[in-house]
Parts: sequence; C-alpha cells; structure tokens
Amino acid sequence: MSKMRWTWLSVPMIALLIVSSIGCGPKPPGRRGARAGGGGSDITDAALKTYVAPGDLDEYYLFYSGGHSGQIFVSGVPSMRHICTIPVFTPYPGTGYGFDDESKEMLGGYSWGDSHHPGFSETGGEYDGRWLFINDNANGRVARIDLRDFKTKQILKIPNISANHGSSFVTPNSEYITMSTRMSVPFPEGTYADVTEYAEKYKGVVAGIKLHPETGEMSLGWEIVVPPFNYDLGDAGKKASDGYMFWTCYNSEREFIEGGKLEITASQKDKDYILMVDWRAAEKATAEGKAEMVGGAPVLDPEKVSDIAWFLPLAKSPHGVDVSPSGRWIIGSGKLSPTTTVYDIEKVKKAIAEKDFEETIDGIPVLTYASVREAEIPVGLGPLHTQFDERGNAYTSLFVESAVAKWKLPPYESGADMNQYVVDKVPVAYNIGHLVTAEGDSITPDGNYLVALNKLSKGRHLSVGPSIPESAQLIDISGERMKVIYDAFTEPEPHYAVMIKADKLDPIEVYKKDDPAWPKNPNAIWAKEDARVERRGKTVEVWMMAVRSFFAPDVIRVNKGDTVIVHVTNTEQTRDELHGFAIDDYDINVVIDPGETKTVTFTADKSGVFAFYCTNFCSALHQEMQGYMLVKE
Ligand code: K7E
Ligand code: CUA
Repeated sequence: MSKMRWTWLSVPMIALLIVSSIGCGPKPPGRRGARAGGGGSDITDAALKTYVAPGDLDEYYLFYSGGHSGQIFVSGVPSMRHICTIPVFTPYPGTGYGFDDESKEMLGGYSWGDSHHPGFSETGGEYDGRWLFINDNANGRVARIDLRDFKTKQILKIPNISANHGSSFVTPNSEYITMSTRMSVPFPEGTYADVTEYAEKYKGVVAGIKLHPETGEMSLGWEIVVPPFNYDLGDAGKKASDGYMFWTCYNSEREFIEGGKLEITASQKDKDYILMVDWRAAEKATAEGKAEMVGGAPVLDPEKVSDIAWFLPLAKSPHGVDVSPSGRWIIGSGKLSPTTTVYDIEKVKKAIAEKDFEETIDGIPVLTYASVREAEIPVGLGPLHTQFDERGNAYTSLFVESAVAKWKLPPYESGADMNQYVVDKVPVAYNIGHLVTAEGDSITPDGNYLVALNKLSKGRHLSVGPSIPESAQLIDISGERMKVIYDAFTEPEPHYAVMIKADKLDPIEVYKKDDPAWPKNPNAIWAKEDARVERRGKTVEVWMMAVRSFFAPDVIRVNKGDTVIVHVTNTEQTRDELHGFAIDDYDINVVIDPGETKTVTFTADKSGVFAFYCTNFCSALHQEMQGYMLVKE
C-alpha cells in the first residue's frame, strides 16, 4: 500500500497563513497564537510543522491509553487528528465491541477497565508493528491488540495481582510483558486480613507474562511475591540491561494506617526503591520447579529462591523508571525530589557480583546506593517520566513545574556541576504526567516529536462544562530548543502513549474470503442460499448474510423463552462496507466488518415484534436494510 507523505506547505500557502493570522475583524479568543499561558511558539513555524494538507497522511501513529474510559485513542502525528478509538476493556457500540459473544466473553463480565500504559511488540529492540499491549490498572488484566486490524484479541486476567499498574512493558524480543501489583492486598488473592495486619499479611506481586512468538498469545509465565509496597511504574531492560525488568515502588514503610493518609505515611523514609528482576533467572527457576502454586499461579519467593530480584534505592515516593536506548542507563524519578537518578547497569551488575548490599528486605538484597548510582540530575520539580531521542538526550516531565526538561545522558565529567547537563526546558499547560517521543521506548528513538500528556489543562479550548478535556501538546524536539507546536485534546484520560512510524503498520482493508492469515469461522456463509434458520428444541440458530442492502433471512420467528443464536456474515469485500445488526429493544448492536462473521446469543424474553436494522451507514439504501424478529408468546 503506497502512502502519501505530508508535504511542506507551498510558499503562497505560508503567506496566506500568516496573512490570515494577522487579519482584522473579530476573532474568537485565543486565536492568532495568543498565549493562553504556558508553552509559547512561533505561529508560522508551528503551522508549517503540524499542518497536514487534505489528502496527505501523518508521519506517525500515536496510541494514547484511554485511562478509565478503558479504551485506546489513535491519532496521527504531527496533525494530532484523532482517527480512531480502539475499545479494549469497555464495550463500544461504535464498533459493536462487547455485544457479540466473542468480545463479550473477552470482557469477562467487566464493563470497564483503567488502561494506562500501551506498549508495542518488539523485535531486536525495535517496534515491529505486530501488536500493542495495554494494562488494566483496575482489574489485574492486560490486553493484546492486533495491529493488522486494530482490534483487541485477548484480555488476560491473572491471579494475585491487585491493580496492575507497572504494565505492559515489553522485552526487546517480545518474550515477556510485565505486570505488577500497585495496591498490595492480602496474599494469596481472596484472603481476608484487616489493614492492621498490613505489614505481615499483605503482599505485592510482580509477574512475567509470556508471549507466543508467532501469535502474541499471552500466558502467565511466573509471579514473584514481594514486600507490601506499592509497585508503580515499570520498564523492560534492553541491550546492556537485556534480561532485567524494573519497577519503582513507594510505601516501603509498609504501612496502611486507617485515617492516616498514605500521602504522609508513605513518605516518611528518605528512600524508596526500584525493584529489579532477572526474568531469565525467574523463568529458569520456574522451569526447575522452584515456584509454588499459590492461588493458581506459579509463585517464586525470594526468601527461598535467590538471585532473581534486587532493590535499587531511590529518592522517596518515586514514579517513573525508564531505560535509555542503549540499555545502560536506568532513570528513576522521585516525584518529591527535584532530581532524577541515573543508574549504571554495569555498576549494578558489579554490585550484584560483589554482594555489595546495604541490607536485605524479605530475601531481596538492597544494592548499595553509592555503588550503583551514576548521577543525580537536577531536572526540576516533580519529575515523573523520561523519554529519549537518538542524540543522547533525555526528556523528563516535571509535574510540579509544568515543564519538560531536556538533559544529557552520561558520560559526565567527574566533579562537574550537574546543572550544566540540563540543557533546555519548555513550559507546558499544565501539570504534565507522561511524555512520549517518536519510537521513544525502542533502541533507536526517532527524536523529531515529543507529546506532553498534561493532566490539568485549564482553559485552552472552548469550554464544555466542568469536566475539562485532557490535553496533549506536540513539541518539536528536532532542534536545540524544544518548541510547543500544537495543542490537542482527548476524552478522559490518557496516561501514557506510544508513537510508531506510520510505514511500520499496514492494516488490512477487508477480511478476504479464505485468507489463511485469519482463522476460518465455521459459521461463515457466503451465499444467500446458505442463509437459514434451524430450530433444535428451544434453541433457534440463524445463519445470516448481510450485504448491500439486505439481510438474509430478514424474518426470524421464535417463541418467547427461546435461546436465539445469530451468526451474521458480512460478505462484502469492499473497504469500509461495514454492516450493523441491531435488534430494537433487545440491547443488541453487532457491527460486522467486510468479510467478518460475528455471533450473538440471547434469550427472546420479550414477546412481540421487534425490528432489526443495519446501524452502520452502508449505501444509499442503508435505511432499507432491515427485518423483523417475531417473538410469539
Ligand atoms: Cu498516570 Cu504511568 Cu498510570 Cu504516571 S501513570 S502520570
Ligand atoms: Cu448495511 Cu447499513
């Protein structure tokens, strides 16, 4: 598939943009590049860099997590135009997700999830464009989206994980993705213990989710039981740190005092930690039978199995941990400290070899801080997350300062004033959480663009009432100085996002009939003659064909109380010729892509006559695409 690239504006067009931006006449507030606070930019430069002319395509796909909407939003960069929503943990009538049997079963009875961290599959540390994974911070789950058709294909729930936040970070050859417990609960899952027993009975768990190399199918590899801290953000090692996984953790005080305000009690100690796991060692120990089955999961206990996990001390109440493209530098950010800490994985390995430990917590050695730390970088107030470009720069979001700091990765001169390595700062609007650079989690980031995912975007858009849209700002990082060049908005509530070169994805246009790339649906029908209704006792099964602009059959006769199974095949082989199958007053809306078959099963529990119709506009005669379900008392 050939893709047209976005092109630079022609000279007359630039002139027009400038002229129109300074023309007279009443203007809505905030136009003409007027500063609404934070993040200034030159309007012409910004317009040039973000304008994607009609018919042209963006350079990158940006996949935003949808937070508690349970979805993923997809935009193009640099235009920042929203192009689709992928429902993951939440039903979405727009694509019929959560209404047909298969997606309903995948949702597992939940009607929402809290998606935070999307992660691409990788080959050799590069985004390979096959799958996208995302965690559910609410219900201990992780999902896989197939990037051939932009659809959720699997949702995995595993035992013992309470609030899966430090997820889904992918290892360099997609061997594993991470999962971890954000809010420790009594162990194993389902155990009752009062919060007064927090320190003894509550536990954290981190897990490695194994990926099938060909299909991406996720399965539980192993779990490690860890102290009752809150395991927050994660990352997977690469190159120099390949084989390791990292998670920040807070509340190393291991307390939950009723009415005691965790914000205070969890910040008493000067340091918290990064938990580092050797996943190959965990895999090996599990294969050797050293894991015990607890709550239905193979669990390794560091008290009994050594050399699988270590703690790296880090400034208190940390949030992000990010591995640099070379894998050598591990960046930890303590949100209450004005610095990020850079660890050297070579020093970490040396400290492990020399047993250079400060202490041991629940069987997990704590590496000596001074031995593993490379530097503390004075980036600014409230550092959260760090991303990278291809030129040895790191970019850290500063929540409190509402800014992005650009700084240099090592090497540093010994004894140097570290302030000199913080080379630029740009204000954003406001209270930035995550940030993402183009291919920023791969071993070869692109640089070019950075998107700041801001948490509180007061008043930079038309007002829509008290719930303010989430804002994302596009920042040009191709030069020495960062420049904010676009404000974009989404629905609630992106946390992290990932950005991939557009030409790495080549999504399908239709499900081709008999395409071996997709599993054959045994209930597909491709001719009107094969359409039929069969009754077996109290079950009525329908094989239905949907094509412009009719359903066959278009009348379904059942009795009240019957179980009705409808398999609908959309036999179209033309792009964007989707059909919907909605039954009035039965809360059913299945949407079927060209060449796809979906099944919906329900009980005919209301008698009467119910129209069904096609919900997805398909032709001039779309309105005529309808039929009746007759339910006899
Ligand atoms: Cu909102 Cu990564 Cu869940 Cu930070 S997380 S901001
Ligand atoms: Cu088929 Cu509208």
